Amino acid sequence: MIYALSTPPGVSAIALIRLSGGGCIDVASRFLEKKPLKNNQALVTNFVASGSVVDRVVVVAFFAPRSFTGEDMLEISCHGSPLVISKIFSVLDGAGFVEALPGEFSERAFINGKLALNEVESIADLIHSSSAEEAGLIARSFGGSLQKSLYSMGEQIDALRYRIEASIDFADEDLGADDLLLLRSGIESLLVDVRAFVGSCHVINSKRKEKRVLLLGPPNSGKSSLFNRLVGFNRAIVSEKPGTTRDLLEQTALIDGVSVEFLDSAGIRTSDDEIEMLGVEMIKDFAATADAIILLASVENIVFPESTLKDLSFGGLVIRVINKIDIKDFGGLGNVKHDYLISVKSGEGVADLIRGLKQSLGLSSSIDKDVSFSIRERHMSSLKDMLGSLDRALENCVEGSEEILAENLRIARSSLDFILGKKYTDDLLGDIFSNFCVGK
Ligand SMILES: Nc1nc2c(ncn2[C@@H]2O[C@H](COP(=O)(O)OP(=O)(O)OP(=O)(O)O)[C@@H](O)[C@H]2O)c(=O)[nH]1
Ligand SMILES: [Mg+2]
Repeated sequence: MIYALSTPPGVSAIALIRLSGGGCIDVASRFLEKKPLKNNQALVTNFVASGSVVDRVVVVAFFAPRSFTGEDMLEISCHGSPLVISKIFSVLDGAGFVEALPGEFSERAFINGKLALNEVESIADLIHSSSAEEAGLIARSFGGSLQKSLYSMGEQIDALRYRIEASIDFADEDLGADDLLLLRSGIESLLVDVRAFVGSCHVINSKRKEKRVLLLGPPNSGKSSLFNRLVGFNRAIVSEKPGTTRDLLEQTALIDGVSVEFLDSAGIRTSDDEIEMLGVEMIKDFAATADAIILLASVENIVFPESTLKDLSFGGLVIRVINKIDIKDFGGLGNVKHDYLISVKSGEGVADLIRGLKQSLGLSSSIDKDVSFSIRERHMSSLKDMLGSLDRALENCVEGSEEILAENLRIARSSLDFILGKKYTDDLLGDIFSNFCVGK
């Protein structure tokens, strides 16, 4: 029996703890005032340990095999207090549960035949998708049409194999010219289907990383104010006191449906404050991983820290922005080179800056308009292998032995089975599931 927190750790309104394994509902029910008896139905009850109530929870039981993993499962929604969660965990530990490994629920779902391997991979891709468009594409292909297309290819290959293998097994049933013609047109029509399918697939780039944008500039120039504006909530403390931000703050936000990671940093200046200087040092490490730096200066004192920028030896995009243009009585812009004039306070120019950022970082979605499915590189490579084997099988209809033709069809089927997970290596499973979240 396994358990895991399926919601992110930390303080939250509600936290979801998931359990799976034969008998887990009975065992966990020892700590519930009311026992869940019906499948897939929410029950409000107290979670009680050593005679005292730990929390009032909502539980939903999924009895085997009607659950995600195919085993008995219980979902406990408790209040998102780390103390409550750790108390429930220690109760579960004492009752014979062990903490699940990353992806263990999905791995069990796959092993128990509830999901094909590529479906499990799609769930992970949905969780980690970096754009609204990609997420929509994956969600749309769940379970339905994607699997249907793959299974239909499998059935077509099997029917062809059946025909040729029967003729090999029964020597007196040699394939006649008509049979060969039928086989040939069957392979041709399968090739048309597979090619059309391949053409309607978007391959997820697993190596693609979110773009990172680092905000740099003198103290008080409004970096944290702009950062909050970009990420859409008050993530960073803003104050008129220079040197407010000391740590480096990271926050991912969606810019037109594409996720971008923004980093707010300590103001750049030479300081004898040791803590502030540590923040500045940290910037150097992060600058190396950034795709763009927004250099921010205030109209009150238009200074871009060019020498620091040089020290960072940053090779990416640098956007020079002058902030606080709502302040009217500043001494003029002089001839300082800049890309944008903004006021975070009034909002003026901020939309232009975001538009420019989007364009220079190439943040548009990479998904073609006519694609219907989202798949991984390993699926595409198996589909290409399958096309190769089918092409060879087609040639074998003209020349070559029936055995070689049958072998090529068998290899085509193997490539498809590799996508579905009917054939796999332990390394492949390890690779796939170790990249999952805990609790999924
Ligand atoms: N008038 C005006 N004030 C602004 C604007 N943007 C930020 N401020 C103010 O400038 C002060 C400094 O803002 P922060 O966002 O904390 O600046 P920072 O660059 O993060 O400062 P440090 O973290 O100390 O380096 C705060 O009082 C903000 O309210 C603006 O567009 N106009
Ligand atoms: Mg700040």
